[in-house]
Amino acid sequence: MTATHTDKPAIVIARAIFPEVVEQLQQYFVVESNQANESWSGTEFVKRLRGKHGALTTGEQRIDAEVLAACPDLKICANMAVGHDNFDLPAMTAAGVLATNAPDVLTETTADGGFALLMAAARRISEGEHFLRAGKWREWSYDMLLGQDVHGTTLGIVGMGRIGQAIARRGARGFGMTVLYHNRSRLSAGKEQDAGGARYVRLDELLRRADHVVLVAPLTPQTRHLIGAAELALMKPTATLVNIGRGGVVDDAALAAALQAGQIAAAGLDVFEGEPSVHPALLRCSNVVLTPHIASASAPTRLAMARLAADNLIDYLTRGTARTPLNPELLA
Ligand code: 8YV
Repeated sequence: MTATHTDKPAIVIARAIFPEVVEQLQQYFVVESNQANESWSGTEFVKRLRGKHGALTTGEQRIDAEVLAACPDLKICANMAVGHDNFDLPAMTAAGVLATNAPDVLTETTADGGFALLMAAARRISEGEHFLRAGKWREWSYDMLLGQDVHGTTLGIVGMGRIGQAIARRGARGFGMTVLYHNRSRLSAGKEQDAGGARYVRLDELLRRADHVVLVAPLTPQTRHLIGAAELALMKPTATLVNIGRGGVVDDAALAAALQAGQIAAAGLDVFEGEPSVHPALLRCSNVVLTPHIASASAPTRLAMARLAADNLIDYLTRGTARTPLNPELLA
């Protein structure tokens, strides 16, 4: 149903979300929700979006000039994600469409997820479990599944936003790690202190010195393949690489080659180029822990993300305000 059938604004929810959040939205809007969680093609999504005033999107729905031209009634897209590389922000602003994301509510959970991947990769947890389940554990051996230490080592964080800083705190305070970071811009001295005394360094220095590298960078034209063959070659052969930022920041083919060649020891990946497809060469590497984009996936956090996206839709379409706008110039 579209705006022509009722006084209530109309919205579409692109993927299934918590029923209680759908119910909350139904109090304010005529809601079309993909509760069957079908994989709508781009064309199908635009068909559903046409005539709607708002959309609750995940990172999967691309909103660009073409989509916006086809949906002139659209006023807001609320991403249930902190990342927003699916939004063409200048095009949205030009079309007068507010964009919102879901920051803060997922920071600590996502940092936990990143740290879990780091621990699992460095200590070969997945390999150990596969070994055991395959019935290969017959006796104790001094060199069975030897990994690398995490405590007391050097942690390198690429992308020092809120999640990067939360990982730094875990490393420094919980594991006595020395923290190096690289970011578009240097943090204030106070923030560096809060992030476990993190030290700003160039990317090449970070890659050379870190025992464990965690990528939390967004995908932008500048960060695409930020870590490729040349960068992997700088890392220690005992190093671990974790990516919880975005697929495409790492050249997955180059990473698989580095893992196979023993150029680095291990990797932990939650995001992939072209996900949900995963590069077949990565699937063949035993020294990589692979998870299906679940770093933010704790029950309370995913609910908080959905609620924040819903609140942005309600606030904007009922009173013209928004909690976490990405193009706040539209609010003025
Ligand atoms: C989301 C994420 O689950 O917030 C982000 O940027 O990557 C994840 O937390 C995913 O993008 C689906 O919306």
